Amino acid sequence: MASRTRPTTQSPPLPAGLTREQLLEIYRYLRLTRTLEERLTALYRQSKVIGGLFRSLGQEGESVGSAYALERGKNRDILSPLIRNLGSMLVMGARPVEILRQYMAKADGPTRGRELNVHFNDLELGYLGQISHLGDMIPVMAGITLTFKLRGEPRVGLVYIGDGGTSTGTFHEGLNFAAVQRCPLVVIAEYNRWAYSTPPEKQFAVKDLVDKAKGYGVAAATVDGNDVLAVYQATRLAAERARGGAGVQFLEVKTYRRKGHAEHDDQHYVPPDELDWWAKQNDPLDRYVKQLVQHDWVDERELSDVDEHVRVEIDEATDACVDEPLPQGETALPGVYANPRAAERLWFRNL
Ligand SMILES: Cc1ncc(C[n+]2csc(CCOP(=O)(O)OP(=O)(O)O)c2C)c(N)n1
Repeated sequence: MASRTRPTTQSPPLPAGLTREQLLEIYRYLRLTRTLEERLTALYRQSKVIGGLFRSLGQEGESVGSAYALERGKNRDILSPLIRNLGSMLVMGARPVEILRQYMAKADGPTRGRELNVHFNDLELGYLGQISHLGDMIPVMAGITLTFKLRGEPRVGLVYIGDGGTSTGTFHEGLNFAAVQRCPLVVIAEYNRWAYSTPPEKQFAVKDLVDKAKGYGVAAATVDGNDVLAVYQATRLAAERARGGAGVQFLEVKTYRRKGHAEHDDQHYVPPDELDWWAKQNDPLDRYVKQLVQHDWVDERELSDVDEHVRVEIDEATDACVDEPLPQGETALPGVYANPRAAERLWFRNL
């Protein structure tokens, strides 16, 4: 009997247990994050953004890859982002128009102009608004994940912390408490080499952030933060372990902050060749595109389709809200204080 010939066009094996659609979806979130931040930069330069603009340029891979590893949806996992984790919020379901409204402090924004940038939550979608004080979200997430454990719910929490943030007392207290209580918590520690203008060698005496976690008896691993699939896989494993009762999982992501602390910061303290190297040799989007195309997981045309869809989505979201009003002064107190007196009209308005 003639042996059957194998089909000549075989699909290449896909990585990390992901489907082609999921690989493309991850690309879409990466592109969405970058394009949305580029639009925010343009709006900032037109003085339409109120307050600071915090970019995650070069760090999109770790935010998107880690959040994508969570169980998403109502009453599922909870994520606690920082200013540089816009990508993780988009993965959880935040909409670009909400981010734009919030950054421009619009009356119809998520916090109705009372808070700025990414400081807002959506508990149904599963993300928190951060407390500004560095480190404080670690004990908050220890508490939230302790309730998951006490109620026997199969949920995990994920909290981000910057390299500078690991120098705070609350980071250490919170991590110790979560470790002792064996909370189902994944900690993503971002070694992005700058905290404002402070480099790691002036921030801590250990070499790597995982060394800090070991002191608390917490399982710790390091991953290349600019390899989105590696971050996805490492976080997935960490989340499975935490969900299975293995306690706190600490993941150090090695990455690089390619913009200043915020848009006003000219980065005069950063060696220019360092910035150049990370932009040219280690950009998370470029690296992911290369992987996708070289392995034949997707076509280049599919990627340019995503780029175009994202461009249109961000244009439409901007058009929908850029001319919306700011909140009226009289609305400042309700929703912040219980039964507030109406704010008095400022005397000079009557002149
Ligand atoms: C307790 C506390 N101290 C100082 C600040 C001011 N501050 C805001 S962000 C920041 C630097 C944060 O660096 P890092 O944690 O490494 O995060 P990155 O900005 O690199 O993402 C500082 C000092 C703060 N928010 N909270």
